[in-house]
Amino acid sequence: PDDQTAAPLRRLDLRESAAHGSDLRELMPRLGEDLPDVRGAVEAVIADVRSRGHLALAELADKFDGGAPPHVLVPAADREAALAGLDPRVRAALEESISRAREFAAAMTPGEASVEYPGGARVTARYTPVDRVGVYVPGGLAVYPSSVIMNVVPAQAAGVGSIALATPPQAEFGGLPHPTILAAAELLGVTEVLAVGGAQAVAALAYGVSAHEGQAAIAPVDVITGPGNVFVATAKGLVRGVVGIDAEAGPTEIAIVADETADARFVAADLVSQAEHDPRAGSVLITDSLALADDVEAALARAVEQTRHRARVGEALAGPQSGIILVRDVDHALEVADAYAAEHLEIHTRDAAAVAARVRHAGAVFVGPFSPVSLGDYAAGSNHVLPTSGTARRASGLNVLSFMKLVQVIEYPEAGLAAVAPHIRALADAEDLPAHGDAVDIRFRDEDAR
Ligand code: HSO
Ligand code: ZN
Repeated sequence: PDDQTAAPLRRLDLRESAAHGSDLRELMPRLGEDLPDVRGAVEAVIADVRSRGHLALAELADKFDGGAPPHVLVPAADREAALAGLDPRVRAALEESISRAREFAAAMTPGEASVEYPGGARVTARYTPVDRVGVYVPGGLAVYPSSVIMNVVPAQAAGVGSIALATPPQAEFGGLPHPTILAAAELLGVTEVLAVGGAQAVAALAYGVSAHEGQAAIAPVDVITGPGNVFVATAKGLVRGVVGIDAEAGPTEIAIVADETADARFVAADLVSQAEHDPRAGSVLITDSLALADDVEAALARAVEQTRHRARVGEALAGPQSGIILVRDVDHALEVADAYAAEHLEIHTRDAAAVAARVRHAGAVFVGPFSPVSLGDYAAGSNHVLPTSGTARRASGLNVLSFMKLVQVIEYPEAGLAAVAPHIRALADAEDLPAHGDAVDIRFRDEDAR
């Protein structure tokens, strides 16, 4: 405690540890995720929007956003003006980010899979997009146009025909959403931007809202994605089932697997970069090199001192969700990395590509010293909406498939059905569902026997 700045990260020494599997997972540095319980308040908001529609939206905007917007559906002129006013440097960056993300999303779009069976039979898996998607974009302190791209691009690449973007009206912009958000939407070709925030936005997207006194109707969506505060997250949880929703994103996290060949300054800079998001962000170094651990610590002390958001960063690095994990070797490092299942995992080792190829659980893997997480946050082509809090064990980051589902197509001609008919009869009898068997048999019975 007397040396807080020089040694901000706690150390977890696993070099002698025999922990594997779930025991190892238990040891990982993580925050206990306890969202405050706002369920009652959010249920009331959802019920209000469902019963009173635009009237409720206007009242809730007065209460929570410092005023109701003149138009919930942002007029085209306001979107165009926001894009015209966008800093050209930011515009060029957004355009590059969009074009890389589109290229990757297009390449990821799945084709058909099909199998043939005897008698000319065929079963095909055909992917089809959902009809309509709602993307939520938070307002307030953190304005992330990059997240607009990350949510909209895969939906568009999936072929979703209708996308609504909901984001809070801001009193300081005359009830319009933040101009950078409007500009990003305009660049992406999203024409339905709704100045609605919070749980009421989720309710409006999930259930739809009828037109009322000059305010346009909002059609219900099939899927809602996008980050948000505890009210938004709780609302998404409550409407799940009515609509599909993406995974709830916890505080961001980065884990770095590094050996003695790593550049401690790069490692420190990347640990700081994600800690900048949130005092609850997690920054974890996994290394078999004591010398590197010491060097990273020294580099961190300098980096934290110099960085703009040093208070937030310092708090994140000092928290129980951050630390240096000492391991025996690179194999052990990989076992620990899989147990941690990081949202972002960087590999700074000899043969980084070979090491990265062995990772099984991570939202995204960043390979080698020139693939930092910031690259993926803004312009790599990959998506930055990724599973947090260890859910990378079973979940994927946002991608085209998040907006598609599979239609199975069954095409059996007569000979194909005949070949399998006795088995259908047998299983129908075994399940005491004889009409199932009859539906097959009738197709092969003589005309006279009918
Ligand atoms: N690292 C964040 C995404 C982000 N970073 C947005 C900058 N802007 C979660 O993956
Ligand atoms: Zn980030």
